Amino acid sequence: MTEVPPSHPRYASLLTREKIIDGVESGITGLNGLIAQGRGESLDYFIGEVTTSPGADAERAAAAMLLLAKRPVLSVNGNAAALVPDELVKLAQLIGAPLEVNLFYRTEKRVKKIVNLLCDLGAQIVFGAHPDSLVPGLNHDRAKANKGGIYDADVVFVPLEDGDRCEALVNMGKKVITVDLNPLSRTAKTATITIVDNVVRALPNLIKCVEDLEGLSEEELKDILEEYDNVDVLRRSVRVMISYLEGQFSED
Ligand code: PTJ
Repeated sequence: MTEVPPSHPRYASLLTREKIIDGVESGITGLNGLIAQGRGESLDYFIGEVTTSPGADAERAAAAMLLLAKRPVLSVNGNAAALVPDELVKLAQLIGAPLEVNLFYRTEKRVKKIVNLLCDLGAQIVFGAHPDSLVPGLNHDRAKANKGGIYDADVVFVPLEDGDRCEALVNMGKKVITVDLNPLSRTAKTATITIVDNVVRALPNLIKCVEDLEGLSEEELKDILEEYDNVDVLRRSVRVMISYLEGQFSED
């Protein structure tokens, strides 16, 4: 990895970029992952590279949903595996969920590398290397799923997702939580909960929220979800972007 000095004003962003490059070089992240990261970076500028208030609301609601879930599953792609592998394993342990490697640009070699990485970090159950079922309505590799994993899950956490699978999972009756810096993407609009935040901030925040909320009763967790409105969160996220950008040219 290239040495990035912590004093650099864009240290966090440059470090994230290095992690993705490292992911590509070690065969965990696909080449397309670089493009996805570039899209993400540009949108992260628009929110000042910090967790916004709507982002934090979505993270809290996502934690409540994961704690209430009967069969939650965390889906992992090549970008998430490069950027937040430790956090994904920790979150899985906290909520007692399996992980499942699911790739858009699937190669068996890359699936195996990601499964091994997650297992080396202490993950208990990692599906994905031997899919035994298909998500209906998809004609690409992301349809591949596992019974006991994504196929049977009631809540699926799918950071940096493509719109097709999100819609197909919702059509199966599942609740879908996504992390996507683009509040206008098809995934963002289709998911049950959309966290408009960088995945490198969203995962630690989500872990903190789960730790904070795990003592609450089922009723209290349900109340959090009842108050949550995903369309409102998306609208607020767009407004945050507009006012952040307008603020760049203010006189004071
Ligand atoms: O590993 P694979 O083969 O499954 O491929 C994974 C990628 C991410 C390459 C694939 O799913 C893909 O092409 O995704 P997209 O559609 O380019 O990106 C999905 C969304 O994630 C886009 O709206 C991006 O803006 C957003 N995004 C990218 N990086 C981040 C992000 N959102 C949050 N945090 C990021 N770091």
